[in-house]
Amino acid sequence: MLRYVTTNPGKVREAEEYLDAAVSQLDYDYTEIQSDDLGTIAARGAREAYRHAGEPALVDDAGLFVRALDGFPGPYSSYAEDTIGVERTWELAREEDDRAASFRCVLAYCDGEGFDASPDPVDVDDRVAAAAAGADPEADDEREALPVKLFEGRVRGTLVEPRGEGGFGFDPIFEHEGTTFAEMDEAEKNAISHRGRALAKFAEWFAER
Ligand code: ITT
Ligand code: NA
Repeated sequence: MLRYVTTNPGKVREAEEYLDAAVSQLDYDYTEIQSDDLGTIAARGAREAYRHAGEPALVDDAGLFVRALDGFPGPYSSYAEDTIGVERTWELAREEDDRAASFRCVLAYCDGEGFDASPDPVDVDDRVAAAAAGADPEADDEREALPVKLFEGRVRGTLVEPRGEGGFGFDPIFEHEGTTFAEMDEAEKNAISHRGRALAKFAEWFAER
């Protein structure tokens, strides 16, 4: 069984809407390393979750990147939401002429197997194989680093005064083509969202696996 590793029920609802019965939540709070790269954070998390669960693990690391704030809060979005909150994040953006932002999501998949299609994997150096599979090249335990496959999705939008009751997190202040993400239902949001795009890439790849 594929485990969608997150403590966030909003992410689970969207993944279930997309992947249907193929996935179940693992409510496991993996160590989020400090990095300005979502992929690095997600890859570490996927290895840790796989080691913890012993089942194929899909980790979702996401954030809101505000252009005028040089990408803040980005990988620190969860912290920003818990501290200053959504309303004050909007107030920061309101001060700016440029209110462009993007949501980004990286899904990291680890099932303990490699992804190299080489006919003789024994000949492939661990490090090269891991790098080819998108593993974190800075892993401390490099020789033991399990391969991780990454899928990314992004969506552009504009920050606005909060509107709408749906979704979660920063959805009420993120407007895409005139509608905030909190004004959309799950299917509408998934059709265009960062998570939906990453899930689409993952689902296509996973179906072949
Ligand atoms: P897990 O780490 O357990 O998955 P989390 O909510 O802490 O849960 P992240 O570390 O990826 O997840 O933090 C993502 C932050 O960005 C969090 O504050 C979310 O509310 C926000 N975020 C991510 N995707 C979002 C989306 O689709 N809509 C609104 N906010 C989103
Ligand atoms: Na988190």
